[in-house]
Amino acid sequence: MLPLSLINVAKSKALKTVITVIIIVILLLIVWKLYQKAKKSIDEAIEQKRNQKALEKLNATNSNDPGGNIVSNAQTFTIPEYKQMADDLFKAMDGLGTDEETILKTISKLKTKADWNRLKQAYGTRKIRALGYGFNGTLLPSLKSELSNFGEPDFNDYDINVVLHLNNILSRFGEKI
Ligand SMILES: [Ca+2]
Repeated sequence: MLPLSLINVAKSKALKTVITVIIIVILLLIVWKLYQKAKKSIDEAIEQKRNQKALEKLNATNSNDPGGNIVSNAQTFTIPEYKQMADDLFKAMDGLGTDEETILKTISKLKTKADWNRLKQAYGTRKIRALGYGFNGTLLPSLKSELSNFGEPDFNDYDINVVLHLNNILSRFGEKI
């Protein structure tokens, strides 16, 4: 049998080992947390730098365009604004007749192809009603349908001008009615 003092020494040695292990584990956790925190701020800084570069590139593209048009593919409106424009266009087409002025005014606001795509997306598919007539479709075919008296016997000069003006704007986005 071991003397009592030896048992105590062994016990205290085991205790010391346990405490040392616990301290090492705690230190490792602290180092890990610090590493994660540092990594996060480095990632954020990289992301910020990347966004800044993208913005600079966009501004450079815009200012390089001799026509003054924004040729980049950035969205220049908010989602609610696209929805408002889609609603305005729908109201301009729904029912008897067509509010050509609102159509031109609304489409003229668009600056980029992304704007046009977002507007089409916001419009989705809607049903335009008129007496004994209904047109269910996406934005471009709906505009075409509303202004379809162009080229027909009952067309008037105003409609021709509207269509020409509209196609002039849409040509910037590679489309026409
Ligand atoms: Ca109509």
